[in-house]
Amino acid sequence: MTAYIHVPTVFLMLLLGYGLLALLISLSQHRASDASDLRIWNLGSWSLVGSFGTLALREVLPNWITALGSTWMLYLGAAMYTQAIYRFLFQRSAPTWLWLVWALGCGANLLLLGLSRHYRVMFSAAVLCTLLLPGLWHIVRARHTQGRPLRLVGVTLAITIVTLSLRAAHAAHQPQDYVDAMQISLGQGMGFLVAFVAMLGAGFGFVLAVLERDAERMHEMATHDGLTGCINRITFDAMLVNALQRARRADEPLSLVMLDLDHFKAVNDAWGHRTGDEVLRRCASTVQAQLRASDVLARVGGEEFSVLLPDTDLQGAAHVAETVRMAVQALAIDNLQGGSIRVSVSAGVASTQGPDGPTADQLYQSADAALYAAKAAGRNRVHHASVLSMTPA
Ligand code: GH3
Ligand code: MG
Ligand code: MG
Repeated sequence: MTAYIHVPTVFLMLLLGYGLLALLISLSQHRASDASDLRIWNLGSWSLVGSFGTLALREVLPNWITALGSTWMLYLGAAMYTQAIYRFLFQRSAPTWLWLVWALGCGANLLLLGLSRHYRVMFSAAVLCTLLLPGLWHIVRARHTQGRPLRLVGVTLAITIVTLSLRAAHAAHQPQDYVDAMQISLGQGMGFLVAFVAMLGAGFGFVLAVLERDAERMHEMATHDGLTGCINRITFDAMLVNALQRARRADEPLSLVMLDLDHFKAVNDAWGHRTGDEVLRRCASTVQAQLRASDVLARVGGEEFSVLLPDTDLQGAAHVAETVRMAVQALAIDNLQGGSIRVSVSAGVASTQGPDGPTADQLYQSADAALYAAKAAGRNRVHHASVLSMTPA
């Protein structure tokens, strides 16, 4: 086994691999809103490149510079990886003791400089494990809420920590295997090999985890309204078309409710737009609370919302709309002056049933006309159109 692992070759691959990984992340035009975790991870990778680069220059640099520089940067890389995992999972920094361990580890390595190399191998394994363990621990704890790439990071970290521990035990028993960094021995070979695996698994795993998270965020932003969290108009329109087709095929009823807050401009004028925004948020959550899980609420305009009610006939939809109207009317939103803001909503309901139902546009127009009728009749009320069961001419 020992003879098959050519340490200088593995080392060269390691240096090139980390170098390329760090370079690629640095060059990528990643503009996510919060990519500080990726930046920190990349700094960690550069730190490891620095560590291995220093080791590669050991023929030209003084011995103590190689020994200290490579170890310190190795510690720094591990600490940064843990820091990046904290940022990714909790959007906050790692605890201060992590950096204390890093500083103490660096200081202790200075004192250990005169000792035989295998002592330093054992000590640095202990420091590296201490620096990496918190990241692994939190990934394990968050395994159910995180995607597969981060789990891969966890598995790779676990392999790294186990190998580092075995290597330290091996160094205690076979000091002659650890005389030189480039020595062709099982201990050195395993050390570099695991660092290579860590680069592939943890390095790329973390980058993928960040990209996956940002893709999810972008999808959320593209399909949802940022203020209320409701789905947006484009997504709602697509869902309505789908739901109409499904209802027609299954010969089930389907209803659409259009909601428009009454005199909302007056709320803004009286309390300001910020308060107006808060009122919109509260109204949206109040409406949502009255709906079933299969119903879909969307914000389709400034203070306009639409509700899609699958498998619900006109009577059922009018009942839901009335419940929503009463819930909004009962809503009291605190203002800064200690009073409360009251709002009301008007609703227009349209329904369809049968194989020759209306198109989405026709259903919309029908609900919209009912909404205008509710406004014209004095607001804070529900109006409904007749059931659309035939394709209108
Ligand atoms: P009506 O009863 O006839 O519906 O009267 P209205 O005042 O609600 O209707 P109008 O269409 O005249 O005004 C809508 C108001 O909604 C005006 C606009 O400032 C406000 N609005 C639209 N979008 C937002 C938003 O995102 N935040 C806030 N605060 N206000 C908004
Ligand atoms: Mg309006
Ligand atoms: Mg309005």
